[in-house]
Amino acid sequence: MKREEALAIVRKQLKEQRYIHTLGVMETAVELAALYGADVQQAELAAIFHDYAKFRSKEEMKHIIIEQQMPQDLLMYSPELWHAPVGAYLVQTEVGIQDEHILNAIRYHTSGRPNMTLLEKIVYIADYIEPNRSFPGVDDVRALAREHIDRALLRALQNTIRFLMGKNEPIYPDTFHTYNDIAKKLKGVGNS
Ligand code: DGI
Ligand code: FE
Ligand code: FE
Repeated sequence: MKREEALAIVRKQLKEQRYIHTLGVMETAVELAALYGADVQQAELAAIFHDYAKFRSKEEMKHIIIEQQMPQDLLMYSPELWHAPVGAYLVQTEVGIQDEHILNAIRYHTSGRPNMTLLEKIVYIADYIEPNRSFPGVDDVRALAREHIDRALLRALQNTIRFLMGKNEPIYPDTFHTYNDIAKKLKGVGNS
């Protein structure tokens, strides 16, 4: 699918600010894909569709999570997490994207998961650092992202976990699992 066609499809699903965010994620994901030698077209499409389900109702998302036998523990955590796996499903069924690499990058863009692919990391980080984002620490992750993607990912996960804990929010286990996976790999735990 071509960029313009994909953008026209996603634009109808999103409010203006979210569409602008999506353009930022697209631009950043393309840049990171070129930098790290990932497939630029996959990165572009995954970024364009990453927030496809952002404005679906909680009821619809909950129904899909149950009906499609997605991990049911999602329902015990913030609905903010739901648009990622539900988005992957809707992008497959409504838009017709069948590329599992793209669908997984959408599916795991909010929580991450252990053993993330390069494409999944790129979409996760691009979502976090795209030019319209402004929150404490984002510039550090922007710089790290161009140097060492795993160090950028670790920092983004630390910031997210810290931010959520500061609000007394429950943390979805996969968010911790992703953090632990990257932290261990960076330390070389298990290699000795
Ligand atoms: O959809 P975006 O706003 O572009 O970004 P996102 O898909 O990373 O979603 C961020 C939201 O998800 C934000 O409100 C924090 C929330 N979130 C991310 N990880 C977790 C989480 N919420 C809970 N409760 N637990 C998590 O592990
Ligand atoms: Fe999102
Ligand atoms: Fe996003």
